[in-house]
Amino acid sequence: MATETIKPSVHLTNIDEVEKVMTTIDTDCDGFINLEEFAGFCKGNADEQDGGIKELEEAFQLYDLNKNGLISSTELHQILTRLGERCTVDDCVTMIKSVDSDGDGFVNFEEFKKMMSNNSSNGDAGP
Ligand SMILES: [Ca+2]
Ligand SMILES: [Ca+2]
Repeated sequence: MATETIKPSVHLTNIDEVEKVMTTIDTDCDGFINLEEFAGFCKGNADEQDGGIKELEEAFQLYDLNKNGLISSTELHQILTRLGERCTVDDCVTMIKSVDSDGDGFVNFEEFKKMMSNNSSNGDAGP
């Protein structure tokens, strides 16, 4: 699990990128994408992104200001302040503690996922 890195999101902004994706889909390299190849590509994609994981990754990167793969209480505080939330660094420390399963005082991506699911659905998670 520790070997899993956060991949940078792919932006198809130029033709090179599009060609790269084309090559990925075009498994028999005939320069055309047939239905079979396209279906394979879609299937591969569906396997990869389970329920908006990409969006979460992007959000995580937004919070992780120094890009060390961990969100510290100061980073969380800075972002929340920017978002207009009124909270102190202490509040952020408490927030991090509530999801910090490995107890290092930082939020890694796994813990971030937990934090986000806590926020979006109601906090009461049954017995
Ligand atoms: Ca960080
Ligand atoms: Ca942690």
